[in-house]
Amino acid sequence: MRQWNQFLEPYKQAVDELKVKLKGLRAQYELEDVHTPVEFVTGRVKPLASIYDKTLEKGIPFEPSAELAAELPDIAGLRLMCQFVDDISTVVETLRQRNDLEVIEERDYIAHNKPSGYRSYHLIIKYPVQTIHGEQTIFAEIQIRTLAMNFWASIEHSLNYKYEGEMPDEIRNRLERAAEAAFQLDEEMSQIRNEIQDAQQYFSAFKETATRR
Ligand code: 0O2
Repeated sequence: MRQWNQFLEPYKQAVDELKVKLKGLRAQYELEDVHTPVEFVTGRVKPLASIYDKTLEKGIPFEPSAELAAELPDIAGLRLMCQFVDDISTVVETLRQRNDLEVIEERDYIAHNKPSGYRSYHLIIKYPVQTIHGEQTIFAEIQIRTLAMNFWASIEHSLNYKYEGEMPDEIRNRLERAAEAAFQLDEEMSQIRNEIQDAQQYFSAFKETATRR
């Protein structure tokens, strides 16, 4: 267990650091009084049980090793939620420009959703972590999605877990319809984006005046 803890420590550090940095993006946009493309940020280190499942799927040894690190680039995982679909490309571009990480792979499951109905934009990054033995570069996955995409993915993930991948057809069909509804919701919100942003700015200004009283 000690070996696993030592192996996973840099991933924990990376998740903690990246959460602070990505939440910082939101704070900076807010200070400039412009629409923030980042609604909220979450992060996690893949639980050992999930790492074990993935090693079985991929047919690789379940041991802390360079091979495991290369085969599972999402041991450190961050999720960035946006209000609008257009915000996703803004966030992706911002991340591509950063000097503290390197985007090495992009997977666009928005232009090409998965057969399940899953939509999200994935970046695999290289991120340097400072350890007591020097710098260690690790892989991390950043998933960027709208609130609607996130809602669908969370529900689907729980159902998949419940049915251990053997989901009844009826549930599967309903999830496909829900994925379509989530897509429509994103489309509708994009259409009235300006209206929504005006209302949100008005509301923020109102809250600020009210708290000053
Ligand atoms: P968890 O619990 O989120 O960690 P592979 O590279 O072959 O292992 P894949 O699917 O090609 O797997 O990699 P990709 O595209 O990077 O997707 C990996 C992660 O995306 C998953 O991690 C999920 O978080 C999410 N994801 C991908 N497809 C689906 C889907 O159909 N439904 C949901 N809800 N999430 C999905 P894990 O390790 O599977 O799970």
